[in-house]
This record gives sequence, C-alpha cells and structure tokens, in this order.
Amino acid sequence: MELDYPMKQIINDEGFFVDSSYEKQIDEELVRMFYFNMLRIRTFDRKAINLQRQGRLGTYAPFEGQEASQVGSALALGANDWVFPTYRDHGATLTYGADMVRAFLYWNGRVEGCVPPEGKNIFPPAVPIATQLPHAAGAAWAEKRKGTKNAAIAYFGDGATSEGDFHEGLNFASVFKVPVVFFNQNNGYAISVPIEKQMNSATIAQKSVAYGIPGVRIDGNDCFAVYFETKKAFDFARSGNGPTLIEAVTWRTGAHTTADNPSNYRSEEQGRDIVDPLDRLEKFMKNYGYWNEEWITEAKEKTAKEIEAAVEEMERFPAADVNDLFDNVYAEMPTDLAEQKESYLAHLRGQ
Ligand SMILES: Cc1ncc(C[n+]2csc(CCOP(=O)(O)OP(=O)(O)O)c2C)c(N)n1
Ligand SMILES: [Mg+2]
Repeated sequence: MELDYPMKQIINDEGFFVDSSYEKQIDEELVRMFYFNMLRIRTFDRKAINLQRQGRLGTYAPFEGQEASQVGSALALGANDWVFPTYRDHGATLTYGADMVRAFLYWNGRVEGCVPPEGKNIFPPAVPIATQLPHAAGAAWAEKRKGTKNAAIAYFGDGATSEGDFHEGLNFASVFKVPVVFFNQNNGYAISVPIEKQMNSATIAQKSVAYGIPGVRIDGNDCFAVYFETKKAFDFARSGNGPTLIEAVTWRTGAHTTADNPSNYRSEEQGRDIVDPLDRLEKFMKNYGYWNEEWITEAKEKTAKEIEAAVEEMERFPAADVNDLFDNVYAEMPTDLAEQKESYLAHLRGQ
C-alpha cells in the first residue's frame, strides 16, 4: 500500500527541486514568508520549553521538527476558515493569526488562553485525542448549509487515527460531502508508542479508502509540498467535492511534553537521518540565491523582540484560578461537579 501512496516532495533533503513544475510558483516573497514563520514559531517553541524549565510556564508540548507541516498548512487556509488544533499545533495557530500572549497563557492554565482573536475561527486546543475531528466535520457542515465557501481543517496525530472519533469524523464528512481537510501529522509516535505498534497499515493516507475520499501522503518536512497539497485539498473542498485526508510525514525532535523523557523509548540514533525542515529550507535558499544574511538577522531580531514582549505581557497576568477548572465546563454546573469543586477547594484550604 505504501506504493499506492508515494510520498510527495517538491524539494529534497538537499534543498533542490525534485518537481520542477513548481519553480515558477515559488518566488522570494513566498520563500521568505515560509522561513520567517518557521523561524518565528521555532523561537516561540524553544522559549516555551525554557520558561517551563525555569518554573515560569506549566507543562508544555513541543512541536520542533514539525514546523514545515504546521506553517505550510496554516498558510494555505482562507481568512474565514475554521481551525481545530491539538495541544501540539501552536505553530499552525500562531501562523494563522492566534495571539502569542494567549498561547503562552494557555500553558499557564489561564482561560484567556482558549479565547481566539476577534474574527479568527480558531478552536481551543483539543487534548482529548481525536475529539476535534467530528467538531471540524460539524463546523464544515454548518458552512455548507449556510452556502458559504468557508472550510475547516482538523489537525491530529498518528495515534489519533486509532480512536473512534477519527472514524466518525471522516465517515460523517464523507457521507455529507462537507468542506473539511483532515490534516494528519505523522510524527512516528503517540507518546511512547511507535507507529508500528499503533497500526498495521503501511500508511495513514490509505485509511482514506475506507471512506471513499482522496488520501495524500506528503513529506511533512518540505514546506512547499505541504503548502501546495493543502491548498489543493481546500480548493477541492470549496468546490463541493468533500473532504481529503492528508498525511504529512514528519518527526517530533523533542519530548512528547516537558513531562516526558523520550530516551526511555527511543534511541538517540532514531531520527538522525531526518533533515530538519528549517535546515532544509536554508539549503534551498542558498541553492537558489534566496539567502540574504541581512534579512535573516533582521528576521531573528524581530521574532526575538516579539516573543520577549509576549512573555512580559503573559507574566503580568495573575496565576491560574483553580475555580476556572470547574466553572467553564457547563452552562449550569451538575451537582457531582459542584461537590468535586467544593471538596477540592476544601483540600486546598487544608481541611
Ligand atoms: C482520549 C484520550 N486518550 C488518551 C489520551 C492521552 N494521550 C495524550 S497525548 C497521546 C498521544 C497522541 O499521539 P498522536 O495522536 O500521535 O499525537 P502527538 O502527541 O504525537 O502529536 C495520548 C494517548 C488523551 N489525551 N485522550
Ligand atoms: Mg504522533
């Protein structure tokens, strides 16, 4: 089946075109947009890990290694589309226009972290695995019924494809032909479980066959392949053809979260042969005359400044309020939850 879903690439590991049909569509503006956004979110990601280590941020789920998948897909979206991310997709949401201060606040347990910016349809990160797929199908269905050209994207991992919600989301979307793109980031692991133990399928893309929808397998570390394939899937969806399942093959360079130690289940050699997406774009830029030291230095200064300012603003907020854990779940709190809340608050008071 792997043969039926060959991995699409536009540039190879050495940063050379393997598909020259895209040469004309890739210009300096696009290349700089990719590099800038990938640099920006990588700097955010590394800062978040440092803050957690210093006790200034709660547990954090890093996405280093997945920048091309997240930036490439987010830049392919339209202004009024719906985004359903997981806990690991801040790279995508920040690129789409999420607020950086709120992204930090999310990891400090503040409710502000779940509030999207005005005019941007970005859902809070889904932590319960795969629950966002039916939500995305539902939002896309609503857009279809309203007669708009807006679509939705659901981000999810390789492990999520073992959940019932994956099936329900894809089946519903396919039966009702709704405009949604199911964007899978196959980073090889679901916490400590490698993909070989997770499924017997050679690819995730082939799971599309069961729902009668197109499946596409792309090199998730090639920002151009991600961008152009995601755009195609959105054009397909907006034209009334229904969903697409995209498998972006990538790699999580770091730990599952800051509470995880990958050396317990992964050897250091694993992943060594994978070319980092930013390094690959740098090679491409050097190969084709786009690399400009002055512009790179400016981009680094700009992102560093933005991130420092966001951290300062995040730190002006008070610590997380434990009441929020209970108060924002239901419009009217059920009695068992009210009892749990009371018991927890009593525990905090030392009673
Ligand atoms: C319904 C549910 N079951 C179990 C978990 C615990 N859990 C958190 S992350 C994770 C692994 C998910 O792996 P994958 O879908 O590949 O995404 P990744 O973390 O690699 O981005 C699991 C099992 C959960 N959050 N939700
Ligand atoms: Mg995974």
